[in-house]
Amino acid sequence: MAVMERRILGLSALAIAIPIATFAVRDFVPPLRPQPAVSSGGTRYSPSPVPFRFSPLGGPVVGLPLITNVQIVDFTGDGQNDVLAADALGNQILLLQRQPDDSWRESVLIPDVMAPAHLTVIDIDDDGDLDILVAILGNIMPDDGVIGRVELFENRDGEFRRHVVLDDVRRVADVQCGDFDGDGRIDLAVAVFGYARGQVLWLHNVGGLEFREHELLNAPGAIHVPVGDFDADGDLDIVAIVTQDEEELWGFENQGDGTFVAKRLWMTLNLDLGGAGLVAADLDGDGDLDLVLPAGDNLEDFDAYPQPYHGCYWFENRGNWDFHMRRIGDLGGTYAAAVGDLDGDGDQDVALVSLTNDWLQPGNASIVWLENDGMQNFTPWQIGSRPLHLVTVALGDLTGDGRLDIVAGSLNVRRPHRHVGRISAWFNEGSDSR
Ligand SMILES: [Ca+2]
Ligand SMILES: [Ca+2]
Ligand SMILES: [Ca+2]
Ligand SMILES: [Ca+2]
Repeated sequence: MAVMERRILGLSALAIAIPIATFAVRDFVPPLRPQPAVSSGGTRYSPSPVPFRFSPLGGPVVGLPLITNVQIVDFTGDGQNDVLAADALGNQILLLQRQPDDSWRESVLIPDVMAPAHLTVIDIDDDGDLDILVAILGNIMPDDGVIGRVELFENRDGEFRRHVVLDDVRRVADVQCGDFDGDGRIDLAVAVFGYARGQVLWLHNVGGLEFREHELLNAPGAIHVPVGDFDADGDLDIVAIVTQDEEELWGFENQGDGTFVAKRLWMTLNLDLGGAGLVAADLDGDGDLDLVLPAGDNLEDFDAYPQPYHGCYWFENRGNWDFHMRRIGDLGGTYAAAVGDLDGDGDQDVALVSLTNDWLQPGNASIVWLENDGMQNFTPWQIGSRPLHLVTVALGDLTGDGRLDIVAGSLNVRRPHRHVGRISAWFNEGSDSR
């Protein structure tokens, strides 16, 4: 998930008052196609040819839920996928398990985490059970205080023991894992989003669940830090989307021993782009890791409207840290993306969710998918128009039928407060089964 707001700059305020003039000067990212014929600029599409059945998951909607992250993983190890969610209203981590009658039972896995932003599930101590790393903002609202943390919850027979892995930092938006220096211990990559100040860090695991901190970049606004071998040389690298003062994509090339060379891979002069996350996936199936960027975070605007440059950007890995950008999807207020083969035809498709797609216009899409024709030409299809305010999405098979289902979470931080959601699922009822 991304962090809620950028700095409220003079230019952003101007953009609210005179969006057309501002756009003409500042937009350097060409739109994919002319905007749909909705005066507000909201986006909607034809119904998905793959049928999806909507269902809320877990507990009821009470108040205005703030779900910041959802993941689909077999956490309990019974061969059936569960859902994990970060709840910044209850300040807790939730586990949702499918029951024999197909209902979903929700329980609090971990209480007392202050504004969790992101979860990472991994067996970090290699003892055969899954542990949880939590990126902790401390406050989802603008705050430059040293209130961020990374906490590790070590699984001890189903009880979780808390270890503070990193504190004395500003708001933390993401933590990811990899053995960067090849010593057999799992290290961490950390996005310290901050506010006016922030960082990208890596934390060296020195044993005994102790970590030593190294800075990779000093800039505010890092949202996600995916880990992968992006240059295919056998070691794990780190990439980061940085979207506060700038809108930039960074790579940190591992030299093989845990020393990194920083590279700015891409930037745009459109400082309102609103990069909202970053997903590493081999979208074109050619064996290397590409990057997918959902863009449309405009929470800094008091009255947020969809913009023609919102949507989904694909960075095709062409080797040697050359990433070729192409806009592949148009969705106002796009906040998160997930990659998977939703129609079971063997190629990778993309699911997108929206935080602000002009909700005053009923029927605007809150969730869509981009169908890949196998040649990376993408056709958008609408899955649903409610609930509104979706900021996180995950794909996985929830029912064991081999089809990819979808889970998303709602962050109800602004009006309109109707069609209020919490944790939602769309069950894939397509006829194609792999
Ligand atoms: Ca473990
Ligand atoms: Ca590498
Ligand atoms: Ca690729
Ligand atoms: Ca497909």
